[in-house]
Amino acid sequence: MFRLFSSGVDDLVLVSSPTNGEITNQIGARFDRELIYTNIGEVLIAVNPYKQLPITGPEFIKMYQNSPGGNEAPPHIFALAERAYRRMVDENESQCVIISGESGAGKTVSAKLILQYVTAVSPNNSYGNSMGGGGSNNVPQYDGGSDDYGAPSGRGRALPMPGGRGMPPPARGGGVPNRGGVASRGAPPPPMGGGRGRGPPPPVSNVRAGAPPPPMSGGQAPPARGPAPPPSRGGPAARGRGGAPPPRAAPPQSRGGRNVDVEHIKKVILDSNPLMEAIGNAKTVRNDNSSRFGKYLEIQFDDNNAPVGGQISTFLLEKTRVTFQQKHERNFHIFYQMLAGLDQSTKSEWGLTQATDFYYLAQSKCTSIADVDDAADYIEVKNAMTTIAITSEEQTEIFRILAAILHVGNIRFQGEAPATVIDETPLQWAASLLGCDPQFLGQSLNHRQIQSGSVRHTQYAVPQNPDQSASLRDALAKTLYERIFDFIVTRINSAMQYHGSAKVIGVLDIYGFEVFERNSFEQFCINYVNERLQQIFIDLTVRGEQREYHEEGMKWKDISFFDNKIVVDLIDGNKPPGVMRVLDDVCKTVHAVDSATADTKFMEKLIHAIQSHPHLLISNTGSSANEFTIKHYAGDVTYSVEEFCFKNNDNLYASIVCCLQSSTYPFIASLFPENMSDNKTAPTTASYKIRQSANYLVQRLSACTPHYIRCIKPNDSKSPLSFTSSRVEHQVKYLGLLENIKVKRSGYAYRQLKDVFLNRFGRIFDVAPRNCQEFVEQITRAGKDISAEEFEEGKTKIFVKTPETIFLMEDLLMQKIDPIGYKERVHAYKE
Ligand code: AD9
Ligand code: MG
Repeated sequence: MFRLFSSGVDDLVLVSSPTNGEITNQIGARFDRELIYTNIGEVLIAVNPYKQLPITGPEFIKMYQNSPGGNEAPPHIFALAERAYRRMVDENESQCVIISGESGAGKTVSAKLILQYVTAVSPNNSYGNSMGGGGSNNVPQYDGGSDDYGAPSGRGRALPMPGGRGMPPPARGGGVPNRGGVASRGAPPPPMGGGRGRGPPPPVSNVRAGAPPPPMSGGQAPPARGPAPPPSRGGPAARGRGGAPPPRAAPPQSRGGRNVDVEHIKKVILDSNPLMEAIGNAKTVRNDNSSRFGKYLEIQFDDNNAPVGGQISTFLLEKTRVTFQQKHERNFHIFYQMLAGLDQSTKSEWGLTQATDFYYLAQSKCTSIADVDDAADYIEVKNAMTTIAITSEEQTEIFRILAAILHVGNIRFQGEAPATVIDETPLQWAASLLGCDPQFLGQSLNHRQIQSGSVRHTQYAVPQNPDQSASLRDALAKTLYERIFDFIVTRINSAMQYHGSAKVIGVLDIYGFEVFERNSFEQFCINYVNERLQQIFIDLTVRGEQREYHEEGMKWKDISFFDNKIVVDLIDGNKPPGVMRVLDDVCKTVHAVDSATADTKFMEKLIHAIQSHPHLLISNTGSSANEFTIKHYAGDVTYSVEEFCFKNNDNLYASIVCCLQSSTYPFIASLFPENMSDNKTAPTTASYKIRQSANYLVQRLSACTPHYIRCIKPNDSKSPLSFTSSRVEHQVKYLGLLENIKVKRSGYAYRQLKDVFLNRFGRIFDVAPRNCQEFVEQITRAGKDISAEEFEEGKTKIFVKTPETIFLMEDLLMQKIDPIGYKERVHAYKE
């Protein structure tokens, strides 16, 4: 699309009359010059180039490393990463990077770049030995690139920054200019989890796999009916059956104090990425590598600012993908990697052929992705498993379960209840690979255990028709997959576990806002989490900023913005009940009815409970009878309620669990430690879990100093360097960038408690000023480029308008307290 502009500004705060169209033009003009990064103050806008640009190599890391607060160099994700790392170092505060944007906008790539940067610039030695390492202590060698990303630009690049090395660190909450003032507002960060004795483990990641296995020995036979004859060649059943349990990895060494192998931790942090993507990402129509789970990774740093541990929390894996994908989408990458990478003999031992032979992979008519080499990725994934101490025996167990899932998907049913399987072969294969008796497995699919309400511990086996049996079959596949996913996450966490107090840098990469032709419960949950994230962004960048100006009694005219709290309340509110509350209420009462009836009930209740709401549309007639539309901050999404209740209930079926607990493979049995006859714990719904996860996340993020990356998707065809203005403008609008710019432009770059401010900058003068007025008088005399307009005194704080003024004040301070060092640095910089 033709645009008049030939260039754009580094920082959109400098746009003289910002509108959504103008912001889009500016971003587009830069994008045309392959400048994908633009700032709004300290918020980074990143446009996906859909092309590998040469801007993330080691020379770029060097260029941004130790750059003053990451502020002076051209906008770049490494500048943001540097700012986060530096701030953690200088102020001893936990940081987080919140990455948002719609599906395919570049969040996961951005998250990886942050990790790449932080692992590169941090030392390789833990506490007490700071020599030789990634080099946070090394002086950077600028190689002075010449393009827009390359050249160190602007004054002060080599000059000290507040809180930078060579200067006394500023008091907590201040020191870095040009921030939105969040840190100064916040209390010291509450203890972050992850380390031992620092609060409960996060509720978001299931840790079932880590629980002790149920009392089973490796040689225990399946109940009653003897071993299943393997369907072919007698191979699969042999391994593990009747023999000793496969060796498990030695419990990971606990870390703490000085014994941490930092280089290993870095390797775990980086290697866990391809592994997590293999089991949690998939091709969708929006993105060839779409994250189908949310991930919050916290890296823990010791007093030497070296990464000594970490913790991954995951959110709501889209496990329905295991059994169903829309056309042109794929299942999770790991299945295709396994088929492409496993050696032939194991494949035939496990009855594996090609993807199109397995319904769970074949139904979407898409089994490969352009430019993706599944076989090569398989090797990478295996290596990553080894890095995180998953033994080769355990790796075999994992892949054998994945193979079993594929066979499970081929089981078909027919007849009256109890349904019978059409072809025994897939059932035989599945049973054999799972170490279960095929008859027992078949019975757990065509009968459902129902607990009697009146007589405790009395179970009834209710025969299932073919549809119901298929639904149990899919539940089996999803449960198995979820347990493997959780097992791997638990193992990554064990490999990074650190026992000791630490500050963290958290990186949040969740699935982006999604609108498909047909949207279901998964999109509903994904979009809800995105609404919550948008809330945090608004709270900290627009509302919070304005609130502070009011509290401080400043002259301030409010800038209006769309507050999406109304949408969040519509979804998760209690009083009046939101959509999730209505859904949960219906789910409590519909166990006995079929899925479609339950969904109809839900629609009825929804209409009744939320009769009119500006962000909810229900037509309830004709073809849209089973749909409702939510007007999200990012656009309208129509949800089909089909299977909402079923998916929300997320039942764990007793018959299936009992069957898997009977597995002759101790590994499989250990994945199901629960006691199914114990019905004390009330089942929780999926929407309840996602609300809990979102609350936890908000709480966790609020404890850190946030850094924002707003990712933008430039076109819908995944085309390199192509920019569709209308698509971008839509995102600019809903991301609230205009309001962000307006507040930033009229606001203050820096604020600090009065005494902290005067203690620090008062040292510029021979006679320290006693109050703000005296300070302003003296500083305007000392620095001829500084005007009194730049300062405003609030009730408790002093505010400074522009970052330039802070830079000038810092210069003056350095000249005063370290004149020799200052001269040397200026000299070095000029050269
Ligand atoms: V989703 O919500 O998980 O579906 P993301 O995570 O926002 O989505 P992702 O990072 O996966 O999107 O980016 C999509 C694709 O765009 C990547 O696989 C790359 O092919 C491409 N991409 C994204 N960012 C960059 C970049 N900075 N440079 C080059 C990029 N390619
Ligand atoms: Mg992603």
